[in-house]
Amino acid sequence: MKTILSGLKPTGEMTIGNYIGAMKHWPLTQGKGNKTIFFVPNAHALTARQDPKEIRKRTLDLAAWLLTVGIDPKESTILIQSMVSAHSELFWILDNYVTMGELNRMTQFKDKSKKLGPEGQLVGLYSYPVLMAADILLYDSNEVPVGEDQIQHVELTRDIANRFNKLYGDTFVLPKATVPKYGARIMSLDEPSVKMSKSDHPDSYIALGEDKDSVIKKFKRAVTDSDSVVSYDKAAKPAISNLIEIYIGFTDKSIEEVEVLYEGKRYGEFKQDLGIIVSDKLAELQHKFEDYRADEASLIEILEQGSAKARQIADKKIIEVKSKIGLL
Ligand code: AQP
Repeated sequence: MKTILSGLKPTGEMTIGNYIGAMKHWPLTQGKGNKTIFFVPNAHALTARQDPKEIRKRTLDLAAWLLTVGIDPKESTILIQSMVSAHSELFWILDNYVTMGELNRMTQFKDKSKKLGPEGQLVGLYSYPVLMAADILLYDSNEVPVGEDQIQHVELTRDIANRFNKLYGDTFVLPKATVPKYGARIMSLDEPSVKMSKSDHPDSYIALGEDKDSVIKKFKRAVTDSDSVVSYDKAAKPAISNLIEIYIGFTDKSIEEVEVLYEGKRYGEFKQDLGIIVSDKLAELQHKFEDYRADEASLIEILEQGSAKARQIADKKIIEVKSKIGLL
């Protein structure tokens, strides 16, 4: 039996990047004898200033998105990070098993601290990969299905776990990141050299809650490459290749099928079709989302039950860790 764990940080509206790179794959891991755990790492959102009302709302939004994409609370444990205090407890312990040199190498920190200015230099932003390590290691996770940007953090988690195991004997399972073949790094619509991020400016991304007109307009305006052939070549044609990855992320067609479909056609036609495909799928998802989100009491009950189940696993692991390092 494998334990599979992943999460979504409530720092903004979910984007199609989060969907294609991560969320849409998660329901497929359910059943098959796997133990599946999905969570909202809301404490991670504190690495940038948040409006308290907004972070609460977004946390519940993300829980509703998890249900919307097909995470079934009967099959999976759905939890909120702040409802399981063992995450913060293990974080502090693990902070002492990682070096500043290792954290200095984290590319997410380098990118984000540049973007966010002086407040981006908060210690939390620097050490959040260690909290992520705690999130993963508490549950003996074997696999962490993520987008490409998170691979480095899962690798750091392995290093920390390995170091701890060598010192104190087998304690943590060594996790591995799993990423989709295509769509693991969806790029910004107006700057194809930069990853699409929900905390970036709105023209750069498409949110899962966005309406049809806006989606179609954004794809129309999306940057393209200098020629006009709809073909996939990430190095030579990063902009159209990114749009093709979005297309296949929403249709499950292969690259070859898309190239054949648009042979002899221009970017304009491709972008128009893409806008319709994406907005139709989003409308379907939004409809489900609204149903789940409207019943806040049931949503909170699912989260309380999931978090209570998670606490049983996480508390056991914390007791084991504390006893191994001599903390009463
Ligand atoms: N552009 C992307 N392409 C593919 N996958 C992506 N993911 C994020 N952006 C892309 C994957 O989505 C999952 C949830 O990510 P997260 O919200 O927890 O944190 P993040 O990776 O920091 O995502 P953002 O959108 O870039 O958030 P902000 O702007 O707050 O930093 C992860 O598996 C992630 O890899």
